[in-house]
Amino acid sequence: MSQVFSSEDVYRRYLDGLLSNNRQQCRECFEQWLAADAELGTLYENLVQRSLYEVGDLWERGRISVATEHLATAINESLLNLTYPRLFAQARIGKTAVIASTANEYHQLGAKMVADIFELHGWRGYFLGANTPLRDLLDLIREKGPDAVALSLTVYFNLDSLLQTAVAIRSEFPTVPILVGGQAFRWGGRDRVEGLPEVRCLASLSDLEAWLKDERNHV
Ligand code: B12
Repeated sequence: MSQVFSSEDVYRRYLDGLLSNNRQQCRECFEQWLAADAELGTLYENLVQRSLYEVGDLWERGRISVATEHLATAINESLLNLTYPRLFAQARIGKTAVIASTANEYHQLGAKMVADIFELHGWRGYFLGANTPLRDLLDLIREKGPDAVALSLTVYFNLDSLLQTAVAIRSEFPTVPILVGGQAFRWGGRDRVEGLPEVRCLASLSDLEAWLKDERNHV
């Protein structure tokens, strides 16, 4: 008899696995959710993101060690790869995006999810990861000529670095859409990035999916 899927139960067991460094338990939960939920964005937000925000709170309150926080991040990062068969099953649409966390921004999981959402919609995503030096980012944009650039910001003190990056991209590439997002914008900064031409600040993966659908309709 098949069991009824309860996202809350699976989430609780997943978090328990993260906090007890039990990768196998996490993998089972991740696969269970993947099989039950058609929307990848929901899995990313309601399982992975939610668990890491909770891990971050526990770390901030001194309830778990840095080692457990690092392990939880590593487990989450590795399990994201289980979505690959679904990502690459989509037909390619001939568009490309460059996705990065800017200089001094060491958080990269949000940016990785953004890259996956591009792939899910048939784009080719060049994911550069954390702490990407501006000069190297510009070199890659020059080389790949992407149809969009997406930048992720987690800590608010990196806002100036992100703004500097967006200004540099805009001055060399006047028309490429620049999308920015990430939890840092909960502390403000949206108006500053959106003051730049053709720069959009998106609040979530759902907003990104809406933007991608819109783009497709404009082709
Ligand atoms: C893992 C982690 C780290 C790891 C990161 C490793 C890695 N491989 O990424 C390491 C150890 C490097 C780290 C370092 C630090 N961290 Co840290 N970290 C975390 C933790 C626990 C999880 C981060 C994460 O992956 N979250 C899950 C992802 C999926 O969420 P997300 O980034 O928000 O992304 C989602 C959305 O925002 C959106 N999104 C993101 N980008 C974009 C872009 C676009 C275009 C769109 C559309 C959407 C979008 O999509 C994602 C899915 O929904 C968080 C806790 C938390 N609240 O997140 C703390 C946290 C972010 N860290 C924090 C801090 C303070 C630091 C340090 C300053 C600690 C220190 N003293 O050194 C340094 C910062 C160094 C630096 N210069 O960047 C604080 C930030 C507090 C604040 N007010 O800003 C947090 C919140 C912990 C806490 N509760 O205090 N950290």
